[in-house]
Amino acid sequence: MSVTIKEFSDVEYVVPGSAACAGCPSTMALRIVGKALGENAIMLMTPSCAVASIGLLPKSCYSLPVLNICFASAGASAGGLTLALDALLEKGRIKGEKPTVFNWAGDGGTYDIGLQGLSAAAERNDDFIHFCYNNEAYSNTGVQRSGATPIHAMTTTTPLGKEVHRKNLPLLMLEHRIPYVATASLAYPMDLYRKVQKAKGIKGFKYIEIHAPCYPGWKFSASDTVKMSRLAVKSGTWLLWEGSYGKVTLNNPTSLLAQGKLAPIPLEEYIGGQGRYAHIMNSPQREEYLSAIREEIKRELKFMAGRVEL
Ligand SMILES: Cc1ncc(C[n+]2csc(CCOP(=O)(O)OP(=O)(O)O)c2C)c(N)n1
Ligand code: SF4
Ligand SMILES: [Mg+2]
Repeated sequence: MSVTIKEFSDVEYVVPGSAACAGCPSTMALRIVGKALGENAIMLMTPSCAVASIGLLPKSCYSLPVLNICFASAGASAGGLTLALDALLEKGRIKGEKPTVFNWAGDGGTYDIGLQGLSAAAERNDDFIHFCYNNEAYSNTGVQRSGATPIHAMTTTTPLGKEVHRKNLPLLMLEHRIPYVATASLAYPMDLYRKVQKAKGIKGFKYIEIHAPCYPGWKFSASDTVKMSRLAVKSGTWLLWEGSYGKVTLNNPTSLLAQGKLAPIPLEEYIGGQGRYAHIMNSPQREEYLSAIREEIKRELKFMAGRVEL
């Protein structure tokens, strides 16, 4: 069933006072996620911009119960919390519906530092949702490269551009044969909302990754966060799909791109608007760089379309 934006709840779980940059993609995404999950939820956060934005105790910009946990422990902490809630419910020490336990973590906390514990929790099929807001760098500490940083992107630890490809972590999570995996984008809020509600209704381990263009890190205009999210999807750089127990479905517009029914927008429109690629856009080898990235986009789309057929 499709959801319209008018059906989103009026209740806000990110309230005024957030110290995030104006137009922060993590904050925008968390507002939608909160509306989809509702108030019966507990959020765990690994060190990130989302944590740094909370404010000073006793104030908080999040109106849900929040646990700040250490970087490597998202899988173990959320797994422990969900089991504790099961035990309390079984003993009758708490009543009613079990709260949705979810992690809110960045790509650094997900792709790199927290991956071992996350993989273990997925393999155990622990009952929680792991959200990764992927801004393709360690933004909070000065934009260092992560395993999610795309090739050629400039960060403070890759001043000449990253030399290797990013991981396909959503696909790695899918291969844990968990009940639900999805990718999402801020430019498609109804799709994100639907995926979060779907995950909420499923028992077991759920993984949702939200593409989160970060304007200070990627060097584009603050008002273009959603535009950049849309260009990422329309250029085929960020693919929208969902999967369950290894079976994948592509969502639109990614599905149309994969079937050749929709042409991708020129890559320059996406990459050219980001200062982190200025060195390749201004390079004498610009066309070689761009055609290599286009080939990689085609390869990834073909690969995911083939994965759908399996
Ligand atoms: C074990 C450990 N190492 C390093 C840090 C410092 N640190 C805090 S936030 C952060 C960056 C996190 O990156 P990411 O998870 O992508 O979130 P983002 O900052 O992009 O929101 C780092 C390295 C820490 N808090 N703990
Ligand atoms: S640096 Fe990026 S992710 Fe961090 S608060 Fe600012 S916009 Fe958000
Ligand atoms: Mg990050």
